[in-house]
Amino acid sequence: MSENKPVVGVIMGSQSDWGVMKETTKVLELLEIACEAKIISAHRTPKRLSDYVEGAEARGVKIIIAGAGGAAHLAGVTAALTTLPVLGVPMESQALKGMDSLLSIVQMPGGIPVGTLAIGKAGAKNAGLLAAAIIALMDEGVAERLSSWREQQSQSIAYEPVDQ
Ligand code: RP5
Repeated sequence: MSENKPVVGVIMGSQSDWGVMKETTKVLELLEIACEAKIISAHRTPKRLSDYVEGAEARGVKIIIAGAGGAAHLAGVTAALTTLPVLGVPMESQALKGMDSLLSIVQMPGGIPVGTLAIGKAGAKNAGLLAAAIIALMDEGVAERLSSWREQQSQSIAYEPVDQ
């Protein structure tokens, strides 16, 4: 994922989440923010989760982004294990179109915050951008790259509509 020490840890509940969570790592890589991606399930690999969080803190990871679907407890349990900022991305589940994932991630008890993004690819992309905005507070290079990314996005939007 990156040769440098990861600043952002991107974790997901299943291999099946990777197609969506790639949107997060794509944007982080574009902004030259070192990141790593791991499959960790709050339910299926609970020990891997606690080991990962402990290790990530020790290695200097600053933000953890967790994507999961269904009974999506990954972000919440991660947040319970660390005071690092945790961002949660709800997967669009087949059964309930991601409403289950969204509510599982967003409805945290007071005291353990998770910053919840939108369901699916938009949320995954925005999780990367939000992590970049947090890191930009302490890193001028990231701040400049994020500003120019936003400027390019604005430039790419046509002013006049065309028939398609
Ligand atoms: C969650 O269950 C994962 O995050 C995934 O979104 C969902 C389905 O997982 P698989 O059955 O595809 O492994 O834990």
